[in-house]
Amino acid sequence: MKELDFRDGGLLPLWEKVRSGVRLTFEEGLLLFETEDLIGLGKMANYVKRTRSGERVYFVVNRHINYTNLCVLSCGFCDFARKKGLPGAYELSTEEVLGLVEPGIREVHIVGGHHPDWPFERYVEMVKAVHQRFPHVQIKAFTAAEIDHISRRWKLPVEEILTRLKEAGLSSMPGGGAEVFSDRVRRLLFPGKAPAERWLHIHRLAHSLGIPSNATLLYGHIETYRERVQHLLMLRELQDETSGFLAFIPLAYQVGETKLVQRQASALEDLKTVAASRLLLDNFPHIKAYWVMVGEATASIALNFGADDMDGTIGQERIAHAAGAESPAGLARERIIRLIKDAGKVPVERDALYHVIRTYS
Ligand code: V47
Repeated sequence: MKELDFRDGGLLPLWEKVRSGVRLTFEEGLLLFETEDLIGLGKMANYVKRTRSGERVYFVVNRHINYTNLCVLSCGFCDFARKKGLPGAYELSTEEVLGLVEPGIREVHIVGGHHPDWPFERYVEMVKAVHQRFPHVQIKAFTAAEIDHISRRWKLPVEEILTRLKEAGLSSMPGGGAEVFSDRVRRLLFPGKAPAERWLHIHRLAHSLGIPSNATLLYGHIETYRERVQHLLMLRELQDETSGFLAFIPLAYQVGETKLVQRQASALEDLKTVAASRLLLDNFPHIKAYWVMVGEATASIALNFGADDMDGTIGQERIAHAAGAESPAGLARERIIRLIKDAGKVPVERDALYHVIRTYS
């Protein structure tokens, strides 16, 4: 068995468990966030990443499409949402959505605000139209928060909504809208949004219907380490039950105009969160380094801290950029490949469901 040196001797018992494949507890999860031994933490997470994906790092040629920024909610962290009739508010027609699907794309990631009055049929029509015009493009669409909104707005059972969307061509669901599974934070920042149990219930249902999904955590604002660990363990529990999650994506809060804190979490905090996620989510196949929110440099280092996926080329991201993200709006395939190679890893182009398209060895 591999020996590792730790500056923080408190990590040694955790390392014993990690290398024997024993699950970490809540208290041990807290230690991961509280330790100052970033390198020790990274080595453990990198060990786990390598036992699963070797030197491979996945990416997808994709396009984010944000169909509207109209939203009935006013979440305290969000710079994207607008009210109807106010400057900057927009909604895309199905034709406009179709116009954004470029040739060569494997996955479209379609999400938007909680629109005040689009009927459910409009969402079905959008998915159907993309699927019919671009049958080879996989559609990852609508967060559990959007599904919850549609369900409450139109008094439709979630199961019916997901079944209809799947029939229309939906292949998976993104992980957004989870924010932090904490009643305290929810009350302060997003009181109108689907609570933890509802978010988890919707993903449970999706998995039971054969719709795989992702999960996220919005960190770097007013949440505590305890709340981050609690969030991760709630996801781990659901994954034990369903095995339906494909990837976990830690989302670094972008300060923008909402300014819940003075500045964005440090690169150190980003790397800690990626590493702790890899170590705690022992049943999640993939952890993403989301370059849009942490920047290319930190994302590249995160590939040695437990992340094995770079998400994708994105095209024209709007949510983080409405909040002032400094990353480019999209990356070319060649740039992602170069970034992964520069980190000493092997780029693997995948589709939305992690089928390998090409390995760039
Ligand atoms: O749901 C909103 C978050 C999410 C801010 O599933 C913010 O593959 C940071 O979920 N700062 C959208 N985050 C992004 C998302 C995502 C991204 C990439 C891949 C996948 C996937 C999912 O962004 C929202 C919300 O949680 N968000 N405002 C902000 N100021």
